[in-house]
Parts: sequence; structure tokens; C-alpha cells
Amino acid sequence: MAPYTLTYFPVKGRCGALKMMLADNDQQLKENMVSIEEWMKGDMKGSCLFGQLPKFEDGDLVLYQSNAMLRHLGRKHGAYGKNDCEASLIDMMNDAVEDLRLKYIKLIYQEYETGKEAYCKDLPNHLKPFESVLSKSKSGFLVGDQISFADYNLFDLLLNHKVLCSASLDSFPTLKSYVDKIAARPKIKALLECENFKKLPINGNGKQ
Ligand code: 0HH
Repeated sequence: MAPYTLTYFPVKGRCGALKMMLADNDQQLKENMVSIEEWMKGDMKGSCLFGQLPKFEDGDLVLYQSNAMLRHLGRKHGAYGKNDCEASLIDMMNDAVEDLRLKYIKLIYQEYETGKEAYCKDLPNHLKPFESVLSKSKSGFLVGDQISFADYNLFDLLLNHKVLCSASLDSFPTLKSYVDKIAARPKIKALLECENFKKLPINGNGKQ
């Protein structure tokens, strides 16, 4: 039996990084997909702590908030640094990924038609700090010498941006090779090529 259960909409959305981290650690995941029709009935929304999905279960532990899920799995599967200082740096990098994800979500759901050009033009300013951190990293990961939950999160968001603005990584050689390197990890590669994962749209409104 899979130790973990994820309840979410049939999109990659906020759960791509979590699925990548689990796959990379050989962990099974039971998925409950919730259709929009089912969600619109309201009962499930009412049962969720913050009225939103994803919901993640690890035995009796029930978590809402996708970044709390990443942290939980990072702690359990050795993807949260070697010590407190590394953990704090990983938190910092993950918060920066979240800042960019929120901008991306705003564009996708609120201003895609009017804002895409300006977003892609401004994107290098938001990618520069990640390029800078990675270009100083000996391991090729954001913090320390091993992959962390913040790396899966950044990788997932960079894949979305490659779809949104195809040239987004052209002026960032380190970020480009970072993406290529993580995409080539055998279990990540297998997930990215798996039909069940591939067929999920990135977002819930058909925009990407
Ligand atoms: N801070 C939370 C987290 O990180 C944010 C969760 C969130 O925004 O977990 N949840 C959204 C779905 S993620 C939600 O529950 C975006 C994917 C959208 C897919 C289609 C959704 C169709 C809904 C009719 N949204 C539903 C809601 O707020 O009622």
C-alpha cells in the first residue's frame, strides 16, 4: 500500500515538485483526483482546512499547503540539508521559488492575454538570483552537496517557464544545465515520460 495519499485536481499545478521528489526517492503515491464538478458541489471545499487543495496524507497526518508538504517530505527523505544552517538556506531558496510561483500563477489565471509579453521580458530579473546561487554551487544544487525539496520546486517551476517563454533560460547557462541535469536523473526522467504525468495540464484554465 502506498504510504502517501494526495488529493488534488487533475493538473500538475502545485504538486509537480512533490511528485518529482517522491519519484526520485522511490516512494509510491496514491492519488485521488478531484474533478471541478465534484469540487463545485462544495462539500469537499468545506472539509478542507483552508478551503483549498492539495491535501496530503501520511498515515494519520493530514497536511494542507503545498510547501508544508515539500518540507515534510524533505525532512523524511533526506532532502532538507545536513544541518540547521543548510535547512534555513533551503527555506530561503524555497520561499524565493514561491515568490516566483505566485507571480506565475497571477499571470496564468488573471492576466495571461495582457501580461505575458511584459512577464517574459521581466523574467530574467527573477531568474538572475537563482543563476547566481547555482553558479557558486560546487554540487550543482541550491544548497549544500545534495538535492533538496527547494531544487525539485525550482526545477518544476523552470519547466513551466520553458513552456511559457521558450527562450527563458537562453541567457542563463547554469540554470539551463541545472534543468538538464535534474531532468536526466533516471527516476525524474521516468516520471516526466510517464503518460499519467505527461497528460496532466500544467494549469487549470488551459493556459501555459
Ligand atoms: N497556498 C496553497 C498551497 O500552496 C494554495 C492552494 C491553492 O491555490 O497549497 N489551491 C487551489 C488549486 S491550485 C484551489 O484549491 C491551482 C490549480 C487549479 C486547478 C483547477 C481548480 C478548479 C477549482 C474550481 N482552488 C480551488 C478553490 O480555491 O476553491
